[in-house]
This record gives sequence, structure tokens and C-alpha cells, in this order.
Amino acid sequence: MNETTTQTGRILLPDDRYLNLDRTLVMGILNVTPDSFSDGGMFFEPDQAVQYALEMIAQGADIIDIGGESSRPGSEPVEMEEELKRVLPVIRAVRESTRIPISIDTTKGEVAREALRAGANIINDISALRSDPEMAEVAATYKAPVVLMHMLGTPRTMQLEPRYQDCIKEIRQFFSERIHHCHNYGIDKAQIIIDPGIGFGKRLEDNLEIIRRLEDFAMFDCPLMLGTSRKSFISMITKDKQNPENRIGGSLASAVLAILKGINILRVHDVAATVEAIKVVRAIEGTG
Ligand code: PT1
Repeated sequence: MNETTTQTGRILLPDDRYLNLDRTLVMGILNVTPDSFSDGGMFFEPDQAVQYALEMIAQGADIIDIGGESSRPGSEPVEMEEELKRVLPVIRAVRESTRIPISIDTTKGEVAREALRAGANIINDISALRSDPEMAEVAATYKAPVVLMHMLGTPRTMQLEPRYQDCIKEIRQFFSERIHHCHNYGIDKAQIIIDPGIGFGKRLEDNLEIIRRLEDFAMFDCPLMLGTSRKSFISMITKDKQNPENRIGGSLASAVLAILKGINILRVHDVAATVEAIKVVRAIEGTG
């Protein structure tokens, strides 16, 4: 379909369903963190969270990404008990009312395990299985697809002084090493999604180069995911005075570039707008 980036085929879920990769999939963000009112909403009440998930599904979301630990620049880690308390009721409630594939955004093996038991289907680990030595085992045991995201440092410190000799090359080496790690734990190559980690220990120029050169991650034959939605690099360009609500146009521009390059999964706040963009791009390309 596209001559550039990514994978066709499918991602197999633990319940034997699959995600078809013949078009760009939209992952809607459902944050259950106290600092998230401007970043996907503040959804502590399971009822409200389900409501919001259903809205995103109605707008065409293919996956709902549920996370209880913020990973924005400067954010502090959350205790496991607190994280479990935030995400489990929401996962259960979303699963009770829909069959939508759910990803759990966590770096903790125990949180991933409990989330999968509660009805989640995919592990989204911003540390790419480095934070918790048990995470690979959990993924292998449950045969859950895993998102391996690149991050330089930790959320608390990652934006203090990020530096690369060659950003793309270093991220590629990182993916090679992490895919090898997965292989050692018996995680099937077809279950691995890679994500270069926009905003995670990256300067503006690094973020832009990653999006410009998404094709350079096609060599792994893994589905490629990207999260640019409402991130601060957009404000650095548009000078929108750091108001995330003003980042929608910039977010959509970056999404369209990624769609043109054949990105497999986009992680976004603005599901309706992104789904429309995908449809229009496909129509223009003659693939819709
Ligand atoms: C992402 C992602 C994620 N982003 C995956 N998971 C966040 N796989 C959480 C900023 O610069 O891109 N991929 N989970 C959110 N993290 C950030 C990072 C939010 C940076 C905001 C910024 O504003």
C-alpha cells in the first residue's frame, strides 16, 4: 500500500483476535492520572472513564490506551499500589462494556499482569521492558503484543540535557537490542511494535528528524507506532504559549505526515480529527 515505512499483516492479540494493519490504526489516550486534565482528561471515576472510552470508540478509535503513571517531562514515578488502584477499575469497566482492544501503559510487570487479567490485551511500555526485569516474562506468558518505546533517561530527567551523535542510528541500535531481548524471552517478532518515543529525551530537532525519517525504522519489520499528540515540541514550533488545547492543528499536521509514510498506529488525544485525516489521506492516495 505505501512504498515507505511499515508493516502490513496483523498483530495477534492474546484472545486470538487480531489487529489488521491494512490501514493506520488510532489508539485513543485514556489517562487516569491526576495531572491529566489538560492531557486526555481527568478520569478517576471508572464511570467517567468508560464514558470517555465509549466516545473515543464512537469516533473510530481502534485501541484504548489506559495509563496510571504520567510520563510527561519532569513527572515523578507512582507506587505500584497507587497505579493498580487507578487503572484496574477503569480497565474492568471498559472491558465490561466493550470489546475494544485495550493497551496498558505501564513500566511495571505486576501492573501489566493484573491489567491483562482484568481485560487488557496489549502492553505499552515506555521503557521497552527495561524498567522491570519481569515485564518480558509477563508479555511472553500472556502472549501479549508489546510496544517497545525508545526513551533516553527517565521521565523525571529526560528533557534536562538530551544529546545524540546520531539520533536515528542510536534509536535503531536500541530497537535491535530490545528486539533481541524479547527474542531471548520467547516473545514472537510478530508481537513487537516499535515506537521512537517523541518527546522522550529528544530535542526539537531530534523529534523532527524522527518524523521526517520514519522510513528508517522499517528495517525491523515490526509495526511502527508514533505519539506526537499535543506534545511540547509542537509549541516550540507554533509558539502557542504552552497551551495544549492549541496544539491540535500541529498535532494533526504531524499525524498526516506519519500517515503518508504508512505509520501503523497513532497514539492520539483527538480521535475524531485523526480518523478523518486518515480517511482523507487514504482517499487521496486511492487506497480508501
Ligand atoms: C508515546 C507515549 C506513550 N507518550 C507510547 N506511549 C506518552 N508508546 C505516554 C511533551 O513533550 O509517545 N508512545 N505514553 C506521553 N508522554 C509525553 C512525553 C507527553 C512528552 C508529553 C510530552 O509535552
